[in-house]
Amino acid sequence: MNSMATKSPKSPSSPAQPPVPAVRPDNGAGGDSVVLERRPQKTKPPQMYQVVLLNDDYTPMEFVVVVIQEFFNKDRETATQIMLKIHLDGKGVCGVFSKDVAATKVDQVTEAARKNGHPLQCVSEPIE
Ligand code: TYC
Repeated sequence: MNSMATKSPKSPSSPAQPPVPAVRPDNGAGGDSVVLERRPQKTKPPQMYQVVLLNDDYTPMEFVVVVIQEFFNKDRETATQIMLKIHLDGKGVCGVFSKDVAATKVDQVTEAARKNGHPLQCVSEPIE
């Protein structure tokens, strides 16, 4: 049985509901007036995810700086600041993305670290 066919479609990206025409009583100024009332917006913005790098004792600082530059599109100065923050605080945010993009960043960083023999850890976390 195909359960998909019986489910009502869920469309978070559907357009906003059109305004509702509301007929107002005669205001005495001659002629009816029609006011378009706005319906409250139903769609919520998508949940966003921050991608976080974790500190460890073995991954070289230079490797972390290059990872932040390459995968998070930061210039060298910004990447160095983020790396030092991670080194000092234990973790640091490298960027905020949709769920799929965040998961891809985690996979890319984890694979680059593994290929180079470093234990660097990268995770994503929902924000707000
Ligand atoms: N603590 C590491 C060192 O001293 C550097 C480092 C920084 C490692 C950030 C991981 O996410 C990290 N070599």
